[in-house]
Amino acid sequence: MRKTFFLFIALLAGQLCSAQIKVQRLMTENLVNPVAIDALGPRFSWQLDGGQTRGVMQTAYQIKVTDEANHVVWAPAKVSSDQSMYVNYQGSALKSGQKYTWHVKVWDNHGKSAESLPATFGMGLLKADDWKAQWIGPAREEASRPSPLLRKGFTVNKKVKKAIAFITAHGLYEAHINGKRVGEDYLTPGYTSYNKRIQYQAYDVTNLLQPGANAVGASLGSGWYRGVYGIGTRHEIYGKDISLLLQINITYADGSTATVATDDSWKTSTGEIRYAEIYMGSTTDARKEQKGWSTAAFNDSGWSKAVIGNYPKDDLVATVNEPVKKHEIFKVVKMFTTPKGEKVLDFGQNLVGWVKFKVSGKAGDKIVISHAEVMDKAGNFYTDNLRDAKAQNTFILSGNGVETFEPQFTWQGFRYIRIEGYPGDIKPEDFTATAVYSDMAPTGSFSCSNPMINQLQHNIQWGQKGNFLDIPTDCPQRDERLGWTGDAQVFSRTSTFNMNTHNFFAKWLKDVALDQFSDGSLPHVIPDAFDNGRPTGGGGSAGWSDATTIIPWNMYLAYGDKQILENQYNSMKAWVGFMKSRSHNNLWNVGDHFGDWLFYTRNDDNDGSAAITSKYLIAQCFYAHSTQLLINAAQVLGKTDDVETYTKLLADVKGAYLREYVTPNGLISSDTQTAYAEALEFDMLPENLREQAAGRLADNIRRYGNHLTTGFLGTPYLCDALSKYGHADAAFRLLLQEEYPSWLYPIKMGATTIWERWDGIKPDGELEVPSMNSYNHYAYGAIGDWMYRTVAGIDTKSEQPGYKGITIKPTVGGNFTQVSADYETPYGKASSHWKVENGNFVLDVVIPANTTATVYIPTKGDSAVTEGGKPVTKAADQIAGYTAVNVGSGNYHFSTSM
Ligand code: RAM
Repeated sequence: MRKTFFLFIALLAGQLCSAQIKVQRLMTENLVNPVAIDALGPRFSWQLDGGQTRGVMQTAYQIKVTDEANHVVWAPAKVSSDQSMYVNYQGSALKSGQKYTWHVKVWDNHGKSAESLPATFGMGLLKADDWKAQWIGPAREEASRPSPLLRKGFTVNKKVKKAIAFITAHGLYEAHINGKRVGEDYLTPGYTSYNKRIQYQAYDVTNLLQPGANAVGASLGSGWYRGVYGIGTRHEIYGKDISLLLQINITYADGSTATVATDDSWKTSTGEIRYAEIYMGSTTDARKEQKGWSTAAFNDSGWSKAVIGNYPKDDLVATVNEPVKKHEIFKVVKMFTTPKGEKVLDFGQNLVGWVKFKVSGKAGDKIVISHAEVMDKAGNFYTDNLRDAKAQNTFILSGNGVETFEPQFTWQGFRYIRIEGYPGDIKPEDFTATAVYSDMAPTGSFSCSNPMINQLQHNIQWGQKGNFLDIPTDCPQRDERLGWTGDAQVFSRTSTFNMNTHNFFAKWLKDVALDQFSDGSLPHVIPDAFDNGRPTGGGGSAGWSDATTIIPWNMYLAYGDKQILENQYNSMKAWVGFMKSRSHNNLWNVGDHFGDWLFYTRNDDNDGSAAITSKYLIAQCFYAHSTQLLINAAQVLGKTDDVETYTKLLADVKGAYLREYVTPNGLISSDTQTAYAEALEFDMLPENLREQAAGRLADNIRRYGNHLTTGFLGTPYLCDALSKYGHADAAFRLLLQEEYPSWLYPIKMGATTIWERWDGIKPDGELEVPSMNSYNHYAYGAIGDWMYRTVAGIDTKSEQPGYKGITIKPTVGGNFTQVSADYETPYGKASSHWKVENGNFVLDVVIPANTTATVYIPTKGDSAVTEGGKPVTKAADQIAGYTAVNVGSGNYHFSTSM
């Protein structure tokens, strides 16, 4: 009796609980409680959690924003709307350096309401005048360029209510207050087109200040600004001198304010960092450490006066993207000696960051740490593929007991290190490797019954972690590490599934627009580290410059953020304008193009296995694709004239393509996988030629023994084109192919990241040419998009972007018995978990609150489908091979016989 009673109470409690809704994950400009933004009309977003209740939709919301004095600055009336993303602030003008608090109350369609906890956002320094700080740097630098230190003592004689430090640098900085590091960000201020704009960071340093004497200091590194960087290892791309701009705005409890800012009263010297370069590595000499240099007690009388730099402040902008932070820490998995006698540690994962270690020895003992991604065929430490990047960190001991070393203002891409000059026995437990990358929230996971595919997913994610370091880079280890536009565009959609790359790309796209040439062409790398303008850097390569259109559109689909399209619209249009201006009779067949970069070739290509796709044919496809995306953007933004103009242009571009490259029967003049995949994905062919093109593509793959032959521009589209046109079986065969070339071949060879080339390590163990052979290049990881969107089947409806409308449409194949994908959409978690079990297909789905979804359950003939054991109501839009069901938010359990 008692037991039953408790069970009853428990059930009731469960029901009461499930009847509640919650409103959570409040974001301002897509950031959680940002310390400083400079958007004058920031956008607020939140998530609803409907608990166990199904079909929860927001029906209304009400926002309230208050300032530091608790005065209401915006409290509009309740709005009847299901909008929970990007609600624009429209209150009274937000003030420089002020902190604001906001709440939201929401109502749902079940008559429930919920109020959020408070969220905050701070405003940055909105005008150049708000910077009281002056740019300062060292008076003179030694030729070897040790890292300058800059410091100043100051007094705090009242109770501090709030202190915000605004900091940036020409070069890189690391700031300290009273001996403690300010924030946990690395490689700040990050990389933007420095000749046009520089981001500053803001930190709440209230707790770092102390009553009485205080000190603030910063060390500087050369970084992207003036270091050795860019192809041909250029240097001083943006300037010769490095400098610091730092300002602490203090508000005391009594309401008075004070500012501590860089000026010529600051002192400068150098310390233990004797040298630091992105590509080259660093030298730290612990004997030169200036102990306590950023504490108040330090005596700086021997230091020189800092020098004021006459640089602008009107190009300073608040940080949009998540800063670079430390993430996973790896222990040594193996220590070994190579045939050459090198002492090597293996961290088990190709990663990007650096190694930290403990050691004790004599003053002047010198340890050199070198970095490598692979061992060569003979098992020796291999660094040839780093080209001119030395990637070496040198540490000189002070001799004072146990010392800990960690490099600064540099990073390396590596799995192995070689240790030279280590005093005594190397103890692996004294070494760790730290992965460092932009601090984007993880969003997705994909796993299935095939362990090799799970390793592929792991490698895709690590390719992303290694190359999303403030900018999207091609590779993280050699003398390159540049924002290659083509690589970024092919991987952009996949990247959204693994991490929240919304602000990461929003920030980078601003530099795309800023560095775009006046004729609309785009430099090959952004920021334009090649030349800051033409002609040596060049640009305008098909599939690379299309980053201008493809990435904004992908971000719009993934995040539903119209502002990205608004901000990028002129840049998109300019790029299409460039292609048009270079075309004759609507055919764009001039210019230099990378083409289907690194497509499959063999040295002994006697049977013509190399599948060469005409560069101009590819260019024409991208011309059409970018024009289509421009039309899409114009439609979203209501630019009807442009929709009309570019729709006409698109028809002409496709017409020219058909005339030039396609026979009346549909044979494409480059009879390659890339040509057919692009033709299908970009809708280059009339309806009546599409099926046969897909057939030709599938045949082509079969002819190559179920191998792909594609490079950077064909690979991302291959499996999608196949599965879309009824050849999912061929797509799965490609995915599961283990022989070279394939996605799984590198995995068989022990890869822990995606390689730049299909054959980075040849079947006989030989390594590809050192001149271009990175083992951490995300481009081919673009298959991740197909795995999430087609195999697991989680996608946004394009007419309801940002997963406001969701599609769950799994594709069964590849002998997988189970696939599970979870994806953190802007509205909350969506899941598709399917398994094939005892002749049944079972699909567990999660749909977040305030969204709706169509779930497609794969069915044979008219097999019955149940949900939670009950027959389902079919949606009107049935498609062959699937039963469609429309659902609201909630958890669903579908089942059907196979
Ligand atoms: C290589 C880069 C990059 C590619 C260009 C064309 O140097 O690594 O991946 O986009 O070439």
